Amino acid sequence: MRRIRANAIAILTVAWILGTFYYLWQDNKPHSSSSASEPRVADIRRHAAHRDDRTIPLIVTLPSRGGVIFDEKAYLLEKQLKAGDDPYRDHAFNLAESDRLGSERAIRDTRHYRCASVNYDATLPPTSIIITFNNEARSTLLRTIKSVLLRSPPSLIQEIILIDDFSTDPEDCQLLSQIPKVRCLRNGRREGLIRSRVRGADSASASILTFLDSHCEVNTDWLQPMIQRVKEDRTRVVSPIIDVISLDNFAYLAASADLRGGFDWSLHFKWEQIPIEQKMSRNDPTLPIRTPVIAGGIFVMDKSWFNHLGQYDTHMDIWGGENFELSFRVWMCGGSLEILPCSRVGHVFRKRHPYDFPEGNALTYIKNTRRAAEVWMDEYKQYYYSARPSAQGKAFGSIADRLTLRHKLNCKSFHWYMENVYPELSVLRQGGLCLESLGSDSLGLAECSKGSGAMRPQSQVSTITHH
Ligand code: LR7
Ligand code: MN
Repeated sequence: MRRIRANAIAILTVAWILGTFYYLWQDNKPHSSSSASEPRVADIRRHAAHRDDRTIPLIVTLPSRGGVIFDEKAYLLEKQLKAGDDPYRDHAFNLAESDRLGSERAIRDTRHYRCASVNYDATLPPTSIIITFNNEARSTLLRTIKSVLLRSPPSLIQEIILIDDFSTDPEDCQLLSQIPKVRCLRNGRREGLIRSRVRGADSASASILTFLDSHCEVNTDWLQPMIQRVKEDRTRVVSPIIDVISLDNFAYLAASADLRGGFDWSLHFKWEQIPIEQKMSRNDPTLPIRTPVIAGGIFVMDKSWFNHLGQYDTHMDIWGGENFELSFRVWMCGGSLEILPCSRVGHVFRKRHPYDFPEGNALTYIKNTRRAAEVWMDEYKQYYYSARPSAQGKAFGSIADRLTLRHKLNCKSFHWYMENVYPELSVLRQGGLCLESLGSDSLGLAECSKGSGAMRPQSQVSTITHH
């Protein structure tokens, strides 16, 4: 009996050792399915997939491109913070902490556990990643790129297009083009993020566009859910849940999974709770969340649909407002916007802009949001002007082209958008009456329609927000 047990233990031990060797051998074998042009990136990915992302940092050097090896240590070291410098000065986040993390790190998989068993098509179309930046810190920019290369199936990444929006040092961008799949376009003058993204989109070779800010870290399987939704219906414009990367210590924090994008009449973006009825009927946490607007920086959109809908309003400058313009246009002209809870991307949220606005921050925001309001908001634009009186009389350029576009696309009215997409956005109320749209082009006091706002003092223009 004792001998049988000893034999069994010996056999099990040998089997375990052989099994371990076989596993290691399998792991090192070249992957037959990866194409000749990208075996090394594929290998990085395959190795990354075997690690437990939650505990072990992913330290992988990027493969060379055409014999040139990207020297990431040198790239990062050259721009590191000097002793005594204020770590927040140049980027409005703690640069010392970002530099300390280096080019890659493990982050927690923040998705709902049920996301791991959602299935996607075996073949999905590849995407061009578009990242515009102005004087981004090298460590955050490189981490953005490497997280994309390490946490996406290589076959889905056609290319990463960087648009250097006239940063002080052209090498910030140029050196990164030594990384496989990375291309760098440099603007000859400061254009702002809107025109920069259009430039990136125009040069993209994939049929699907993916926009990212320059200080993101994408999370496990972030891309498949978004490409799947867009592949099924090109009129969907989809975004991930945007997790928070702390601007102080760079901790990666999970964002709430039941928020959507909203705004108030001053065209100020805010996250808000999805309406209670929708929340109660959500029995599958992996399903998309309809959203009235997107935050703007991180989304996936079919390229032909992006072009068909008129890309962006390229008369908007630097930063701001383009997310409303795009969101109204998508909804009103036949598309939809959604947040996909099984896709997570971290973003460093900041409290101020680290770059300058040649025309001033306030005037630029007014110009951009005024253009969005004048083109898309019909009679409701008066709420925008009441909420932002300083916008009146400020220059916003010609909107003739955008009005022509709206006409040509045969888009629906803002009243339709209010009723069908964002009924929770309240309008002014007086007693039992609401100031509401009375048909085509007029506003007046009428019995409040379903979904119009809670009682508010008449002078106060406000929205219902739940934080
Ligand atoms: O002149 C500029 N040129 C640029 O290339 C100014 C900015 N940029 C780049 C910049 O380097 C960054 O990569 O544009 C990107 C966005 O600028 P940020 O990061 O300074 O601003 P933000 O994070 O507040 O931007 C949010 O709102 C913007 C409104 O115009 C854009 O839509 C951003 O893409 C958007 N970011 C996100 O949605 C990420 C989630 C944040 C939220 C909410
Ligand atoms: Mn940002």
